[in-house]
Amino acid sequence: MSHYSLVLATGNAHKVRELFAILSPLVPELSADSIGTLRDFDVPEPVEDAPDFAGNALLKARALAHATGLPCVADDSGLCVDILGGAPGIFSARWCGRHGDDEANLALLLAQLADVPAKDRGARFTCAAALVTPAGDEHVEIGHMIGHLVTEPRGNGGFGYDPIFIADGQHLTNAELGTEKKNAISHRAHAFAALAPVIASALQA
Ligand code: ITT
Repeated sequence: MSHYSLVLATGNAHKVRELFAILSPLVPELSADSIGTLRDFDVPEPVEDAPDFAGNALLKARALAHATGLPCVADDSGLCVDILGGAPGIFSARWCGRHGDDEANLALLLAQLADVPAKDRGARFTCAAALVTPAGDEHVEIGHMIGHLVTEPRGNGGFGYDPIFIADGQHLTNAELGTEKKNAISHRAHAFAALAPVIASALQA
C-alpha cells in the first residue's frame, strides 16, 4: 500500500521541483512526503503521441493513474515560437532529435532564428496540467506565459529554453529571474493554479 496521496507523472526533475513549489501553497493538505513521482514507481513512461499539449498531459496522467491506483497529475509543456508557426511546441523536449537535451534544443532554435529581427521574435510557453483519478475522472487546464526570445542565452536558473525567453513586463530572462519570480508568472503556475481546486477535491474523495 503506497503512502502517497498524489503522484506527479513526470520524469523531468526540473518540473518536479517547480511543481512542488507551485502546488504546496495551493493545496496545503499536500505534504512533501505525500507526493510521489514517476521515479518512485516502476512504470514505463508512455509514448507522447497526442497531437497537442492537453492530449499528451492526459495520456501521461492516465497511464500512471492506471498503474498506481492513485490520483495522478501530469504536465505537458513547451515553447511556441510565432514565426515558426508555433514550433517547437509539443516537440520542445526533442527539437534537436534527442529527448531532453536542453542545451542542444536551445542551440538549434537559436540558430534557426539567427536572422529574425527583435520585432518578430514573439513566443509563448504553454503548459497543459492534467489530473486523472483512479476512478477515471479527467481534468485539464491550460496556462500561458507570453514574451519574446533574445539572441544569446542569459542566466543559470530554470531549465530548457528559459535562458532565451523574456516574459512580457520583465527585463530579465526566465533563467535570470529566480525560481520564485518565474513561478509567480509561469505557464505552469497559471495552469496548476486553475487545476489546484480540482486536485484538492480529488484528495478528499
Ligand atoms: P515529462 O514528459 O516526463 O514531464 P519532458 O521534459 O519530456 O518531461 P515535455 O514533453 O512536456 O516534458 O517537454 C517539455 C519541454 O518544453 C522541456 O523539455 C523544455 O524544453 C520546454 N519547457 C517546458 N516548460 C519550460 C519552462 O518552464 N522553461 C523552459 N523550458 C520549458
